[in-house]
Amino acid sequence: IVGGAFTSIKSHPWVAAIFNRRYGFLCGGTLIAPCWVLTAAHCFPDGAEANDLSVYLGKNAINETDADKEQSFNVEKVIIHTEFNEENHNNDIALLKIKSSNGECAVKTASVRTACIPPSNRELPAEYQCTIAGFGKGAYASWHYTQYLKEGKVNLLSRTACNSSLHYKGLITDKMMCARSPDWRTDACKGDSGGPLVCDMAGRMFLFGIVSWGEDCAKKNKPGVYTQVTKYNRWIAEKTQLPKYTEG
Ligand code: 4AZ
Repeated sequence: IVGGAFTSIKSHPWVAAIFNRRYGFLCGGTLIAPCWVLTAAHCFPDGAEANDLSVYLGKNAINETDADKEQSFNVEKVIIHTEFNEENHNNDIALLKIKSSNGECAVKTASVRTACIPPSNRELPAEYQCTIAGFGKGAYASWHYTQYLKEGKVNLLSRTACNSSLHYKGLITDKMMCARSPDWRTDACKGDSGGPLVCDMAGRMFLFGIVSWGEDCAKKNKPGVYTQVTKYNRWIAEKTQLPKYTEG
């Protein structure tokens, strides 16, 4: 996260940290059900072998162990959207089925809980303020990920505006959404990918976006681009066999 502020995992208890056992920290993710983490497809450019991955929940820092709060998992299954397009990032969504060495899924604590998936037809108005969180870089050219979890406030930008010549000139598909801070100082960045953009609706945090791409980070007129989760309610329900939340 560029800009924003350091925070505690207790304020974002659905944030998952995804590691490659050989290469280290890979991406963020969001716990959407005790056994399921939603993330971005582009986190797994080589298709991803489940055995190479590990997932942590309840983690405040990527290079420190917080044994009494964190929960660690193996990955039982990696489900990458079959229509993920590496060129334009369309369908940048993937699911990880997690299982601890004891064969358990996530246990709800003060540091670990699920985020809600919004109903499939729910759209929020432009300028609605939402929150992003992750361990990604504090600046595009930075050498390191941020050691501690950060959060940032961003406002939604309409797809029409985001597709205008001022911003991404038609690169935003109907399955993407854009958000930026009005001063362009807060944004997701490398390493935040796969992590959450959550929005408060009536006191509950709903996962509306998955950090996907953007030109640079916190660059003027270049919003962060997110996979629009509400376009995938059916896909998520089908892959996880969890009930699909619809709203009349
Ligand atoms: C990346 O490279 C990346 N500013 C993620 C998010 C953004 C840019 C780049 C959005 O993973």
